[in-house]
Order: sequence, then structure tokens, then C-alpha cells
Amino acid sequence: MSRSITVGGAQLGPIARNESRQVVVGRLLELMREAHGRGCDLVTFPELALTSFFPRWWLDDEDELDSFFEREMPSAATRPLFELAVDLGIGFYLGYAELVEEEGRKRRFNSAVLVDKSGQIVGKYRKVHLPGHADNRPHFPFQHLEKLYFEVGDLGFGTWRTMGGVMGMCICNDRRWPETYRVLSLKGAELVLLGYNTPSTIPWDPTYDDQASFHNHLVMQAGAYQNGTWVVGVAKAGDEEGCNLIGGSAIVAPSGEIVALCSSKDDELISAACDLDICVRNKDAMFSFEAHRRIEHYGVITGQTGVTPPE
Ligand code: CDV
Repeated sequence: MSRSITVGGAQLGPIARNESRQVVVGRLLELMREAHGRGCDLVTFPELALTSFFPRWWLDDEDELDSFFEREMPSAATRPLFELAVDLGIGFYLGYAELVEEEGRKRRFNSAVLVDKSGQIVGKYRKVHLPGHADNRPHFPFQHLEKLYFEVGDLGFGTWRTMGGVMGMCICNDRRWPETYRVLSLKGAELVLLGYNTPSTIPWDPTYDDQASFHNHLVMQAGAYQNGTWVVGVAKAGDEEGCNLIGGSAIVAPSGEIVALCSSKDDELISAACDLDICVRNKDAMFSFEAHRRIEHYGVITGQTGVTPPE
């Protein structure tokens, strides 16, 4: 009998700067109900799914900055998600901005939780690869201040055996780095869940603007294929406060093929039945790390470029 689980990707259209948590959570609840209607075991929401993508703004006022963060999960505002998940018997991945008081100071992370069908948080991930800059660049139409507002995640890339498979999590820019998928796969991941907010233009480095959507799928498809995993990549999409976010949310099979793809830049659900035994097969054959991977023969890496210095 194959181990098949049905997974949903709940893309979100834009979230306005002043949109309340209550309104946003209402949108998520609607998508969760739709996912249940389609027989999903699990639904994936985007990165920072509860607010507008606030790192695009230089925020001087700490209270305003903090207003975009969650101090507890669940909170009064997010509890309805957990309650509906229990009622429907559906798990979920939720990206959000996390604020904790630790070591006598505020610590902020770009985080995601994995919640099982009983409403329990079974896993937490804090984003490792933080893109953008930490300095004020007011001359650009929007900024990307993740390096200022978040600390680098300190939990590593975890995997969790839950809901009939082995789940791994990452967030947005992490998907561009092969190490992310490789580490998750080495830890047994069969499903990599990830949310993203990707602008169609990078004002301070427009080199690859024309390829934004191509690169989005390229990295997820390569990550899936080279590591024998399913990848569920879910966007925030559309014109959010003057910043155009690519959509293109996709469910990618371990073959590297996209099996479900969003067509709008709005709230939209995609779903697919994911046979997790395909992962086992791939990891036993072409991508058996044990049988074929030979890191001890790769040579010593000598620096950023890895070029061996002259004798
Ligand atoms: N939220 C992100 O991590 N966005 C980056 C953009 C800024 C390049 C991404 O990798 O999609």
C-alpha cells in the first residue's frame, strides 16, 4: 500500500499594511476549509502569512515594528486556525514573524510552525538565509530589511515524522540554496514545506528580474529532484502596497515536475496527492547518498570561490 498524503498550497493575494490579524486569519480559515473540501491532510501557507511583508519599510517606531510580530503562537488572533485544524482534522504550516524575550532582550525571527491534525505544534523553524540589507535605502521604491529586523535562525533545518511522512521546513530565500534541501534530505525529508514573498524586481540588483519566476521554479524543481523529496512552495502574490510579488505557488514531485501550479495572484488553493514512497525509491536508487555520494573525494574547499591557490 502506498503512503499517499494529500497536500494543499494556500497562496495568498496581497495583504494591506493596515489589514487586521482577524481579517487575514479569516482568509486563511477560508482556504483551510477549501483544502479540507479537497481532502487535504495538510495545508501550507506563505512566509509571514499574517501581515503585509513589512521588511519593505524602514520602521523607526519600535512599537510599530513589534505590531507585525507574534509574541505567542497560538494567540487569541491565531487560535481559530488551530481550532479549525482540529475540527477538520487537517495539519498546517504557517509562516509568521516571531518575537521572544530571551537573554534579557527582544529576539526577532522569521519563523514557521508545523501543526499536526490534533492542533499541536510539532515543529518550529527559524529562517537561516536572510536576504536584503540592514541599512536605510530610502531612494528605492521599496526596501528589504530582513537583515535588520530578524536574527539568523538558531534551530537548524529540522525534520519531523508526522501525519504519515517526514516533513522538513524552510522559508523563502532558503529555497535558493542547495544546502537547504540536502540537509533536510539527509535528515530524511520526504516533503519540504516552504512559504515565500518574492518581488518581481530587486531594485538594488535588477540583474535577474526577467528570470524571477524561472528561478523560483528552477530551485524548487532541482531541490526536489536532487534530493528525492516533494516540495510545496507557496507564495504571497500580487501588488502588495506597490510591490509586485510573483505568485507561481507550486507542488513539485521528486521527479522535479510541477504537478500543481497557481494561475492567479490572489488567494488560491492548489493541491496534489503526494506518494511518499516515490521518495524512498529515489533515495534508494539514483540519489542513494550512501551508495553514490563521495564527499571525502570532493577535495578541500579553500575559500569563497574554492579555487585551489597556486603551489
Ligand atoms: N523573502 C525573501 O526571502 N525574498 C527573497 C528575495 C528578496 C530575493 C527571495 O529569495 O525570494
